[in-house]
Amino acid sequence: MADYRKMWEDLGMDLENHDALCEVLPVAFGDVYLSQENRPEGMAFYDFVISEIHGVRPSELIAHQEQGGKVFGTFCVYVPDEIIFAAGGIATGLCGGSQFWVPGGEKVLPKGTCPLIKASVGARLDRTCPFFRIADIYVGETTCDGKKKAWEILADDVPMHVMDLPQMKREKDHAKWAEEIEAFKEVVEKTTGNTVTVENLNDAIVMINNKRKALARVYDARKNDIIPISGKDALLMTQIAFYDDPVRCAEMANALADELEERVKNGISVFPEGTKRILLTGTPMSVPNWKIHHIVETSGGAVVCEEMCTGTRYFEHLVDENQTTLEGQYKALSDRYMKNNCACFTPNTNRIDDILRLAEEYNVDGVIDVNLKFCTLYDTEGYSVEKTLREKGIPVLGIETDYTDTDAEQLRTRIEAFLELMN
Ligand code: BJ8
Repeated sequence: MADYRKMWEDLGMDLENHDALCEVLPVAFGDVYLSQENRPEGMAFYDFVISEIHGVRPSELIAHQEQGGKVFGTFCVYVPDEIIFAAGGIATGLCGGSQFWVPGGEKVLPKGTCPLIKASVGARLDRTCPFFRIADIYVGETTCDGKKKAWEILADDVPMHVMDLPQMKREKDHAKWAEEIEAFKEVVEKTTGNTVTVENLNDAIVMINNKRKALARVYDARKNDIIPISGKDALLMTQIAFYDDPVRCAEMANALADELEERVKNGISVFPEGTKRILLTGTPMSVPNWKIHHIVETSGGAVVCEEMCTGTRYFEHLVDENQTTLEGQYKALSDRYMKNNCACFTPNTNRIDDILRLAEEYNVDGVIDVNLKFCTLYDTEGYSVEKTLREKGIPVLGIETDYTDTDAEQLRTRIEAFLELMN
């Protein structure tokens, strides 16, 4: 990695602790990723981004700030990046995916909080992640209780705006989310000093739609009998999409999709014939949470799709590009974002329909419903997910886990047994 120490120092980071993180990440990445064979050449870009994860993109964000630009840190796929980019800002995902940050979160949060929230709070308060230091403002949302309370703690340390997400999907809820998007626009305008217009918002809508289409192409390639990319590699692409520049993200994903389509034509699969095809559903997997993919794919299975926010929920559905007024655009944004099916909504039967649809589209042999420990929403919804899948005769395994490796061997035993059952 190039030398970014001066940049980290200027960001007020705890360099000693951060050094410890910098030591473990390349080892974990080498074990999980570089040990794979026959990877698509297009993955070289994503490998590079990971090798410079706390350097290359943070430097770009700082360069943007030096020119007067603002950076918005986000934690949820309901936050409309389009508004931020329309006003000349940059949105960057901030969800923490490493156990390294969890103890820092536990200093201020109950231990029985989900690891994603604990890691996110820990990364900020312990000053060991440049992205958390760079963001000028954080954008939270009223999804789960743990997040709502975490925003209050973070707000003592960093400017915070919380978007009030409805928890049902009636017409009035769509209208309410459109209003909330408009209110967010005011905050974004105040923060950036720039005005959101029909034109710049339309440009941003097209740009983010293009990114969604590119990611979808990579996922489409995974629907084939020939599996041209491992689940781990596809997950890495999606994880990086949360904080990369959206135009470059689309370019890189399109290049990767070209290569995958070519591989399918030429019969090049990364797994032997007969490998069991698995759909993962559940809570998001933020960098560097590669645990379940790694276990599945070193136990004789292949992950071919993720019904997760780090998966299909991130890119499915486009925003209507034909609106000619800001009101029409807020409504179009609201309609698209409300098509996401997070377990914080009730009822959330559309998510179960999505899982059944994806199981068919990706021709899966089984589903693993994997949820982060202490996520009551997804854990509770797991009951209906698993019940419906069983009724449809689709093998399903429910897993609850965290960011530690303490349960890895036990999970491997369960996943191996699950894959065996399908033979
Ligand atoms: S749209 S899944 S990104 S809220 S895992 S923090 S729900 S206790 S991350 Fe999420 Fe938006 Fe929903 Fe997606 Fe809470 Fe559950 Fe933790 Fe979660």
